[in-house]
Amino acid sequence: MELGADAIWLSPIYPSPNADFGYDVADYNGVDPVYGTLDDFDALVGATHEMGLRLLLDLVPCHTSIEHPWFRERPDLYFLADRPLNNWVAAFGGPAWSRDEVSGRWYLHSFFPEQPDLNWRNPEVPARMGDVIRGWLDRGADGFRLDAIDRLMKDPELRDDPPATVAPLLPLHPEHGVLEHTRSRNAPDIGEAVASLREAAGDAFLVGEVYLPAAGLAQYLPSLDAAFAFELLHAGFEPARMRAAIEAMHATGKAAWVLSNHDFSRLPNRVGRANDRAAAMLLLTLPGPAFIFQGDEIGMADGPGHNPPLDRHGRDAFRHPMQWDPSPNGGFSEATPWLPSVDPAQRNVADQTADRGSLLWLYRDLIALRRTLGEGIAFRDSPPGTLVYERGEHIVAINLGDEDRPGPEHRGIELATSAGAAADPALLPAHSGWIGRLT
Ligand code: TEU
Repeated sequence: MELGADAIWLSPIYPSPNADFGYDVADYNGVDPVYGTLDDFDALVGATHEMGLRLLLDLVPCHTSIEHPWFRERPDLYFLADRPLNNWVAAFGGPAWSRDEVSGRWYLHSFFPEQPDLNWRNPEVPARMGDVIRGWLDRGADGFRLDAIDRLMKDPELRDDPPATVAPLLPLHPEHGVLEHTRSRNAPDIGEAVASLREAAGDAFLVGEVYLPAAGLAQYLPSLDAAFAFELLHAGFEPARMRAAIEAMHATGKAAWVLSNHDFSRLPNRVGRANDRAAAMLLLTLPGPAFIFQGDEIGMADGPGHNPPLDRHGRDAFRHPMQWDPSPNGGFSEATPWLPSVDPAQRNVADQTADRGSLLWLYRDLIALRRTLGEGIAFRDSPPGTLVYERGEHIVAINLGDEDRPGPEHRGIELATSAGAAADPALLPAHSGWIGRLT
């Protein structure tokens, strides 16, 4: 709450055997006992609302856990066959068809074999997912992050994916990337599946995780409030690509800005420690909702992960727990977390709260200031390594490069990434940024 956020997004909290850390759901209506009970959830909703925050859940509609009772009781809700029906490759590598040891039949899975895909062309699937949505809204949830919805509808005839002829637009697992996913994802009528989620959700907030560039989002957007801007996340911190990604996503009118999440290396590892403040300024001066991954606001970097790995897709290092205080477990929990704390003595919320010049305070100041920025975004051409854009009566100047550059004219700097960044009003020092007034 001190951060100034409007809402909290919880990763999946449902009972799960954790083959994919909650993204393999065994019961859509429950809370996994490691987190608590439904009563605890109700208390959390109450406390969240009392603080003026809203609560978003992570809905995983594309697949269940192989341990979900539906998989045994209602195989018609899935894709089962006597043999693999096509050449599709799973997102984390390996074939997308596995043999079920119990029935001896083959089933389709877009992700791990423990995550059989639901068949959204069976009308009972959207009907059941609608019940799930209404159930959580009745309990007080305010909306959902919709997981992997570009996989909801596939080619009705399940035809082969053709070989890829160009590099993927967003990074993919190398085995997955050898095919172009024209049949296994993003079917021409996928908008109908997303519309059914919207119908159940009423006017609750829906943000879509659609792993496509802005140009591919048209079918999804009518039913969503926002979609994550993955093109920006993967723009490599190269200003020209970033500007193009921002402009393309902004043009959709439904951008949810995001620079890091639980699937990718943490910010300091991708943008460089030197740029963590500039990255925060960028994220929080773009028009529309922005998502901050836990720990970014105190500058947490990738940790050591776990040995042996917990996540077979190699994402443990990005998922170490939040560090609230300098104690050995960072004040995260009295239980032993799956992954240890990384460096709570070096960075934690308590210490950074006490330090007015900390990264955490920059996040707070940016969140407060962003509410005063005008509509829209208008880029100006600017020196190499920099991004300069107007937000109504404000101008934002960010230098991601190693060289100091001249900054644009302004009528006073309102917020800078550090005291040094604003020392000379005409200068935009390397790895810094500021927000100035235009009037
Ligand atoms: O990720 C789904 C997804 O398609 C991508 O965003 C993924 O990062 C991409 O394929 C690159 O490899 C979501 C969740 O965020 C992830 O944690 C889950 O493992 C996955 O769905 C399966 O539910």
